[in-house]
Amino acid sequence: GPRRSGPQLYCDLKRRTRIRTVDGTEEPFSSLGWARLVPPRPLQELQAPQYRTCAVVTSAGSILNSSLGAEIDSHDAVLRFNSAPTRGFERDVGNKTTIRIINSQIVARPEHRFSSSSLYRDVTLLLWDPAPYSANLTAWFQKPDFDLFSPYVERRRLRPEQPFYILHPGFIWTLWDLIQDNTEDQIQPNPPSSGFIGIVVMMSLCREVSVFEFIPSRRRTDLCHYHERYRDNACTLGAYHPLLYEKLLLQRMNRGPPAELGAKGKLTLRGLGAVGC
Ligand code: NCC
Repeated sequence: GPRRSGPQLYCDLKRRTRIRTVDGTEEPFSSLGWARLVPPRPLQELQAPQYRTCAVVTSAGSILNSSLGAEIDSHDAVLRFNSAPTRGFERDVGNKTTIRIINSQIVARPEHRFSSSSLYRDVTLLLWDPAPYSANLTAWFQKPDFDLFSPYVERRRLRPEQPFYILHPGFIWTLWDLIQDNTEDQIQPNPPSSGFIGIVVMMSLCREVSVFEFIPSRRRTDLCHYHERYRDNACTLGAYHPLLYEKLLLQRMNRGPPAELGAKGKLTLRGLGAVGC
């Protein structure tokens, strides 16, 4: 796609993306009575007025020894990913969690102990699964990447008061289109990472978004996650997800001082509500 400038990218993102969750109005979910199963309030209306400042904390190993915890917790809302813990890592990652984005492996694989772990309680949960591109919801429902639907139904019944949403595959693939349309190379036909999805969600819910260690700081390391020993630089650059392209795109949208990128791995992005075009 053509090389758009930072301001044009903000307009493109604002024009083309609208958070969508599975709301029970489409088949097969409507026949299954999901309109009464999903939370009564749409995700976009959970926080009114909007959050002022939000932090997105990636799980990258490079956040270790950053001492960013206090700065992260000073935001009105904090987004974290999958099974990334805070306990034991507060100095570097903070301890506030407002929203957690989880992929379908978290609810489907027993080692994550989704139903019993405290990581997934007392927060808003956003769940997603890589559906086929031309999202036929019935085909997806019959054959998701990992079975997310039964654990979702079970959790909704057990904890109806917890805000818990499934992101709509159409929303996920809109983001893929946006990355491809703003990238010269042909990117892999796999969905964007939870990181990119989460950043765009927060740009929709907040006036300003600080993203930590999505673009690696000078602490950059091949340590995959700050909470595990596993090393693989594909975690930072991508293999399945078009992660490198996600990063190059968001770096072009940075509104913060370039020095904060190197020192903190911090990107400052404007919320879409604050974008006028
Ligand atoms: O690793 P993961 O992602 O949970 O990380 C969350 C997001 O942080 C950003 N990240 C992470 C590590 C790193 N070194 N650099 C980074 O920039 C990325 O934006 C990433 O999305 C996912 O996106 O859901 C992913 O989930 C894991 C895994 O399923 C979960 O951690 C649960 O165990 C995937 N790994 C595998 O499936 C083996 C990973 O590919 C993507």
